Amino acid sequence: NGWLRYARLPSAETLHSELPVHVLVLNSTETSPVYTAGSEVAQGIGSIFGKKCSVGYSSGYIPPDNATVIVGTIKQYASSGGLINGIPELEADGFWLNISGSEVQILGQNERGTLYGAFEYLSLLAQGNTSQIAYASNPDAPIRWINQWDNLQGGGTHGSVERGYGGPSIFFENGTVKSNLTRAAQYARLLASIGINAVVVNNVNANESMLTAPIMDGLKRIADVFRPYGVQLGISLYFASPQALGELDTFDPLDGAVIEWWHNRTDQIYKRIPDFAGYLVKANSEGQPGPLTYNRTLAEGANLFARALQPYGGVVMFRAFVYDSQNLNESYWKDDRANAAVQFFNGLDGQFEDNVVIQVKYGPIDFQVREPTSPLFAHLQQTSSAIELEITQEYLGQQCHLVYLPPLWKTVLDFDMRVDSQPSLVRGIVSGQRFNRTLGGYAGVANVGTNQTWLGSHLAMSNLYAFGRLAWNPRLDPASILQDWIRLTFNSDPTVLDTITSMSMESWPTYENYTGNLGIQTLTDILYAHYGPNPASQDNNPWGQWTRADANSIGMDRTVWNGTGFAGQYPPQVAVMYENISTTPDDLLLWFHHVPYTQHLQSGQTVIQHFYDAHYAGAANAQTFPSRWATLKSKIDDQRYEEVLFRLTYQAGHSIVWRDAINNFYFNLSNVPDQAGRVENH
Ligand code: GCW
Repeated sequence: NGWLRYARLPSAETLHSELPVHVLVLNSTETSPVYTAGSEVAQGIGSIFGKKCSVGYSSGYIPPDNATVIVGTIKQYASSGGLINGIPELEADGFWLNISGSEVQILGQNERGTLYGAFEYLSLLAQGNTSQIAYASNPDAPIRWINQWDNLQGGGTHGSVERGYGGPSIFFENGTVKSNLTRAAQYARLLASIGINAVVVNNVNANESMLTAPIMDGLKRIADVFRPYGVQLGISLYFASPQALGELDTFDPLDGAVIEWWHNRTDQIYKRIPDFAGYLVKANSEGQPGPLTYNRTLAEGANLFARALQPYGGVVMFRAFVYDSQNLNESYWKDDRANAAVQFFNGLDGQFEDNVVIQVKYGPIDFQVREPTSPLFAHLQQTSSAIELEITQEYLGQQCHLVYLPPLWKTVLDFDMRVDSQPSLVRGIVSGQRFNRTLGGYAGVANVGTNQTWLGSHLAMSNLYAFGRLAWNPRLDPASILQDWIRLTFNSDPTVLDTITSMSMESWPTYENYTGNLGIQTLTDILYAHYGPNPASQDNNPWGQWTRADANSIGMDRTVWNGTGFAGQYPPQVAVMYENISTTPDDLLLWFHHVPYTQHLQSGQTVIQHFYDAHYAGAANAQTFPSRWATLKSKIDDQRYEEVLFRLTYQAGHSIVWRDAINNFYFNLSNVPDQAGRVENH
């Protein structure tokens, strides 16, 4: 159940008199999120407090009972005679929560909003908070989607999950949709509790058979188990599907037969799933076909799907992760994969249909331990955009290392692009506010699997939880989100709270310290696993993830005056900061500049000495994690205590492997001794 444990509170009995005894649900249709909201509230109160709460349904009359929770939409409430004076205007998916002792109103702008309000109420109760409050809550952005990279097969009888570390797919087996979708429903419940409104269930490296009748029938079954939780279903498309299925001899997006084919398939999906969310498209990237195959623009490709979806209100999430790995060659100083997205989308702003959202990874390369914000966010002003964040820890320890990601995500969400020299925070751009867009938001690559913990590790679930909370409100503080998660997942014991908070908040800087510093990227094995140290693989690879390290110097020169020109893709005030070494922050120095190992940082340290010191500091801190965790023995259940301890002990050891591999590599390459005399002794 993740954070939805609803564990009995120690003080449960003393609070009974302040609690409702009845839940009145204003919609009695079992598949409706309002119905779900009512059942959750009654079940939650029973479980947290051991107090029975009866549930009744009414669509016409609200009896003047005391001690009742009223659960419904604003509209249902008003038409049942409820007074809505004083309730602020809500936005789509928003809710009004009014807790006045044992009398509670949970009213959504729509059915889904009501369910969100119910989960918020339960989150307060489960954390022991029974205070009287009344407030409205609205999401910051309409798109709050999860992407799963699940394959139809490949994981034994189950589908495999690309970059998934929590077991095989909960959706697919033997090349088709699973017959038992219990886990899919539980997943939808978890996601609804953090405000997620859609899930794309299959890998962006998609398969054309998603659009065959048996699979579309299976997708209908997934949509049916999602629906009571207000979660819509979306799918990833294989661009060349009409041809790959042998139905047409082309997939040219401007060909009349191709257009008709996609309209037809889209109609078939909506016949089965009337509330289908839309398509996610990875095109012309890493060997995937796309519009460029026919010399058509990315906009022409995206619009093909957008027009087919328009009659139904569906959305196309079109990925900006477009680059050509065949054409990257490190022997050219100016070759740079980081330039690709802005170059490929150049001139297309304004050419996309209104129901297209460009889905942009947070950085210009690929989910590294630190990247500058993707400059593409500044270029899409007449086009909606969404930020793609990776919850699955591909380059960040694959759930075997504790890395709490929101502090990393916040560096991007709070980054000010200074478009037209005006405040232009990324979170304001993706929410649609900065450029007055009606769509936009958040896509989180989660990749949960059949493992009992969902993500393969108990502590990794804080990232999934926080993703939803931040997509709803990106102004929230990562530490306070984390503490809600700790109280819900474990308990409110101060040692539990302090220990998990401090370890988690230190975890990203710690991981950065022992993997790759100063913006050099995660120095991992780039060729296949993306796991463990392998700095040598970071050069001469076709993926364009390069460090250009040699005997004397290191870093990518991305300046306009002498390098790849990437710094110039930002609006002028930001470009000028990155163009100059003296104004580039230390933590991105090697992303933007190629410098001698002996270059002094703003901190006063040299680059190479910083490498040595940071790797020692990071590994030393990771080695404190097991003993800090050990203070929680008997304060949480044994099973989770032991399972987390096992992972943290592994991490402590692996951090030493990382430290020594990286330090020895750069010592051997540069021959610059470590001032503290540690490295050459190995
Ligand atoms: O980071 C790379 C991953 C691939 C992934 C790709 C993408 C789904 O290593 O596994 O493919 O990005 O985001 O499309």
